Amino acid sequence: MKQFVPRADRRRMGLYFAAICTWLALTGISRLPGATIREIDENSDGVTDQWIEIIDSTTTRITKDRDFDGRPDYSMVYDERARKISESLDFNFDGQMDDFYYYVGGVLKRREIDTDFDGRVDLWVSLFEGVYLSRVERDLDGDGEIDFVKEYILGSDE
Ligand SMILES: [Ca+2]
Ligand SMILES: [Ca+2]
Ligand SMILES: [Ca+2]
Ligand SMILES: [Ca+2]
Repeated sequence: MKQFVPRADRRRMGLYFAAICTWLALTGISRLPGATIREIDENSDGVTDQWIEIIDSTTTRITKDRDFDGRPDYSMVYDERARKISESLDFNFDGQMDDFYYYVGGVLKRREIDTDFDGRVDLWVSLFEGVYLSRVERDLDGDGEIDFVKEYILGSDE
């Protein structure tokens, strides 16, 4: 299984996220559904590499092209209280998202990963309180069907 996103990278994303939220609060831009309210060219190469879109009255999406190859490789959806709803990541930068995070009330509940980058999720991880494993499911032969399930009981490593 591939590694988690490096800590420093996630911290940087967090700082970036905080800056965007501040910017949105300061500008008080009207929330038109489906509108792209800002495009950013972070590396000043003339090509947009960050987008902020209004999905509906309570949700906003930030999309980034972190390696500046013209293909988005990170996106985050968050609610009106700036709590994360979901994140998608193209870990190997092949143009296809392969790592998905789902949050409830801003707390990580589930992670779905395409570990072999074939375009299909093959690892599902459910979490308790955002950090404790509660269930792991795997599709070991890539046929789309789950063939391994492991349940975890809190406080036990069985
Ligand atoms: Ca750019
Ligand atoms: Ca990219
Ligand atoms: Ca990928
Ligand atoms: Ca896969």
